[in-house]
Amino acid sequence: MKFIALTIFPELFASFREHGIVRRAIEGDLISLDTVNIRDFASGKHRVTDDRPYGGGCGMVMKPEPLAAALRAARAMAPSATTVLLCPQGRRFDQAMAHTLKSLPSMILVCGRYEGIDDRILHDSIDLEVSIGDYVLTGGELPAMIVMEAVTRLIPGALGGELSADHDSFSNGLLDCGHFTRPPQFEGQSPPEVLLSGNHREIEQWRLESSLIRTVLKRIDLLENRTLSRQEIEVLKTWHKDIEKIIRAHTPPGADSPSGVK
Ligand code: 4HQ
Repeated sequence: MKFIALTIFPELFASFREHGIVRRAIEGDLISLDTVNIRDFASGKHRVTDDRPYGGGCGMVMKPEPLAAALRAARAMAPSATTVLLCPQGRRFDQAMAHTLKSLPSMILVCGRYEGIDDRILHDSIDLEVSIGDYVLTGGELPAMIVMEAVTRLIPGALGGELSADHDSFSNGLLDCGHFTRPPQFEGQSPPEVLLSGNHREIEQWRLESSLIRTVLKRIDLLENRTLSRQEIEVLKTWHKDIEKIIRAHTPPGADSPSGVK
């Protein structure tokens, strides 16, 4: 995957490319990350990249000409690239989109600043608008890094253990299970005994239940939009029965009849 970020702050990408999985993926030639400085394509002594909005009002707009020229330069580096604009009105980025994007040969990530880019660039040159969430940032650089990181770690070989991405939160539509490491006693708490048992079947069962309970308690919306496996249904049914038992034990006789309250 070839990433090209269009930005007026290329330095923001320096430490991103020098650490962790992104760095290893670059060193292993699994990805490349180049930046194109939009300011290099601005004219005049001051190389201005913003201007006042037509119609008046506060804030500035990114000028179209430098951006268009920067885009042409980026396309020359990657002629078949998909051009992505990071913006609040884009489609919400999620793990499924990361999986789709990882198969692209190259992406040009347009990082706007100010109030955003001139709308005419949007219509002519942008293939996909992506938002990382409903909050307001001052530039598309952090969103671009988020998209690049999520996509990079899905590229085969980018993670140390080839399988690790399959166990992450969302990879199967559930939150990840709880994790524990040494020491065996930490501030009076021990890890679940089953994790020390060496029984791999029981450990897998515990991890499934841990994933499910976390998802039920913290992100029930993830379950509502997903088909459940037979195993997962079994776990939920067992909990359901246990909870019903508790409710029954705490319900006075007749309180749950049609004439009872609630
Ligand atoms: N931006 N997800 C760039 C965002 C944003 C988001 C605000 C992007 C301002 C110029 N981008 N403009 N949320 O808030 O992607």
